[in-house]
Amino acid sequence: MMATSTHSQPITLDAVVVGAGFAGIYMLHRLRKLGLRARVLEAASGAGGTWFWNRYPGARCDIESMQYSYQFSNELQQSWEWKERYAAQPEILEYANHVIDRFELRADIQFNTRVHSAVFNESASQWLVTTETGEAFKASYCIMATGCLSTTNTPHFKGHESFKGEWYHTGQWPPAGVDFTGKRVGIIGTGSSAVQSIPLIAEQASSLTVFQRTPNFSVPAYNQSLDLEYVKKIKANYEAYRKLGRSQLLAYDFSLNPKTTAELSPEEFEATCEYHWALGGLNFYGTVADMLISPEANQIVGDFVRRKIREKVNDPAIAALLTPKSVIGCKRICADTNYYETYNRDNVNLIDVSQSPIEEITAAGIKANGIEYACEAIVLATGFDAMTGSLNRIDVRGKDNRSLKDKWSAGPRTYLGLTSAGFPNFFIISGPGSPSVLTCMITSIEQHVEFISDCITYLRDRGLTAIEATVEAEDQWVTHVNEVAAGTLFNSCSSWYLGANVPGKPHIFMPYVGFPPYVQKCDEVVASGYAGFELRAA
Ligand code: NA7
Repeated sequence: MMATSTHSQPITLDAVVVGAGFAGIYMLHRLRKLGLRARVLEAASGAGGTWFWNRYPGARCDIESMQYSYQFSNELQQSWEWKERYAAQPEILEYANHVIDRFELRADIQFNTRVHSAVFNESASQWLVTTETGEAFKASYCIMATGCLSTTNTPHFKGHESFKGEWYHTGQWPPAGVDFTGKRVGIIGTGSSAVQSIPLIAEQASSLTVFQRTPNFSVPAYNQSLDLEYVKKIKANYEAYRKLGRSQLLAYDFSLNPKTTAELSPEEFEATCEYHWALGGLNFYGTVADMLISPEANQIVGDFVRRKIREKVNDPAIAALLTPKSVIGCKRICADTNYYETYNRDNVNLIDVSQSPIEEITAAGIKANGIEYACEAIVLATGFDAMTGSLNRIDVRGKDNRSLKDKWSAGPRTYLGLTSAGFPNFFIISGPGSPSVLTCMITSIEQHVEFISDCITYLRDRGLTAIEATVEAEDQWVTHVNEVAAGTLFNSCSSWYLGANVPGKPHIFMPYVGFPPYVQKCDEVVASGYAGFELRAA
């Protein structure tokens, strides 16, 4: 049985890990292998992180299942059998739990435990982590595996408390599911969560009214059952396939046309668009090499999708509303099953709230553009306070009692997206300033977990008790992350990558563009004996 503590009687560990998603699960496995006493603290009643909470209808990963999985154990990747090209949320959750049980990790994961604060004691070189119920843990290392898309963005709408019907947020969906049969449903938002759930809610509800502020680009996923021969072929050479994935910019294998716009005739350009469209899903990022660099290339690719939308949607006025004017790929492209086609149904209504925001929520529905739309249920598909939201909810205090939230008030500052100056022995898995959300998350997570466990081994082998990023290294890294992003079109729209979806959040491009150069930089840092860090003995 797991030992419990109180604030006055903290439990002493080597490492505390916050969060039992894919990052926390693998981190615990590695810490155990080092022989360390570690515990994972998780707010939810089960493991899986983002995949625990996002149970909305149609929730599915947009990276193929043969790649969206751990690669640290060949036995694991050989034995697990995915059912579909893109795994649905229940299957991903089942996989997370399988990994926990396979590696006997459950005994060190404490569920229903929300962390309130993490405070560094400099003289003891130790973190004191306390929970909302007053439990406390002392540990040399504090590792945040709190996830990038885990704190929901719930906009405040005037009058929301007066609504008499049911409310749901896609990112906090009830585990028992929701039956919309015969109900008039309103959904706010048209990002990936909405694009996946709208076709299924529309099939159940008596009517579905979609409130759209900004249309998104979506490409067909072409999901299907996995072909056994295809799986066999990958498994016969899984390591090579994984290596290929890691060598790509987004840390997964997709079909990339190496040619740029200047090297393609108009006919060839059209052919590469059709080819990548037919491949399905995020392969569409590979249409042309300069799609996210050259505005001309982006315009051509975007126009191709705009044409496809017009072909799919019967009513030209609805098609026009659904057609994004923005840069394609600036916000993550959605991968759908029947999204645009759903607007041809008689029971689906699209309301444009781009010119004037939703006015209020009334007792009976949603009021926009002076009209009240009756709803018995409202779905908020309004996204997340991404990348920094969950970290900022915890009162993290480093040297001199300095708060991480205060330090990051003008935007997150990290060295390598892994550490922050002034916060010794504090690690963030897939933090801002690392490739994280632009990549196959599990691959990025594994790279970070291995960096952290190797770093802890290095310190212990040398009798060192603390590692801390220097301010100079951090400043240079933040500048570098921004310079790399500035060479792309990622800054040209109001995306959650920039923090632009949450009112008052500083607008800073948070992820690092490019997995291979990032890994190379991390490897160089390690090879040089942790350049950019200060290492200290007791
Ligand atoms: P997203 O992509 O952030 O989408 C949220 C949607 O909600 C988006 O269409 C927003 O419009 C809309 N939104 C947010 N606030 C409002 C208000 N106040 N009024 C109207 N509409 C609003 O979140 P998702 O959960 O769909 O996807 C997140 C990631 O998960 C996705 O990128 C994939 O990586 C998986 P906006 O565009 O801000 O005008």
